[in-house]
Amino acid sequence: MIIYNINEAPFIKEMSDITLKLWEKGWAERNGGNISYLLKEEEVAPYLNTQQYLETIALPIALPDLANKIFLVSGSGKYFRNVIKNPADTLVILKVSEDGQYYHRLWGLVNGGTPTSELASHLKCHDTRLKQDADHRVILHTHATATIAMTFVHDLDEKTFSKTLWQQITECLVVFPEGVGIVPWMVAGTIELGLASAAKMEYCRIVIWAHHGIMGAGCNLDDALGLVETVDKAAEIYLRASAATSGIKQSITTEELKALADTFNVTPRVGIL
Ligand code: 2HA
Ligand code: ZN
Repeated sequence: MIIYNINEAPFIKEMSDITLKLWEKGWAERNGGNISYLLKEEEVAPYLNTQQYLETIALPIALPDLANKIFLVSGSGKYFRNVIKNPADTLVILKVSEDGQYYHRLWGLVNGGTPTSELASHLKCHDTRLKQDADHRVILHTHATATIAMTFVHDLDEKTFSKTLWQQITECLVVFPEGVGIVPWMVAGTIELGLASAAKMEYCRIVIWAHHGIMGAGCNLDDALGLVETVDKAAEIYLRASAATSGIKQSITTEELKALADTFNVTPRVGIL
């Protein structure tokens, strides 16, 4: 098999593009944010020998159901705005070992380093989402500004929070009828945060980390980013409208949200409307 230049691989270009976009949005200050992208063996094979391991490291938690799966992951401490300049320094391709206890590094982090500090959260969330949706491939964590701001001023009950988001823009209920999950503030990079996020991902694709950021799941990078953008747009409208001196005079009603769900054939999470 011909081995092509991996910098030309579509998945590296997609990752470079999205990390730059997140930085341009102001959601990836310094080393903020992290992404993991499940790659198919046949996508990677033209660029890498997937049996050749540069090193083998213990995973923070055992994930036997992810055995042999290959992920493109952002590196810990790396800046999203630098990915496009040097993917091999800022990204890593890893393969989960046969027993799910280790990962093998196949490529990347050429100047040293480790995968994202949120690796436990990412892998546990992949594990959970893949059980809900076989097409799932991306976990994206970013410091979406309006969403974070909203966690300071809105009730953190996730059903109330979801309804408020749905009431800001018509598309919200259609894009995320399952609503959002919310975890309280927790120490970043911990297994506890990973387990709490993954528990929410059993029933939704967005988990808001109070006073920290957002985690979105998707079938591809565009899908995950689109989801996060929709949530953050709603949060932005909520904040602007709440701050207006005239106060909120009207909003989308519960009955209108029900009519919207019927028309678009989506099922809102039970207990919100
Ligand atoms: O990668 O965003 O949550 C830095 C972070 C940790
Ligand atoms: Zn973060």
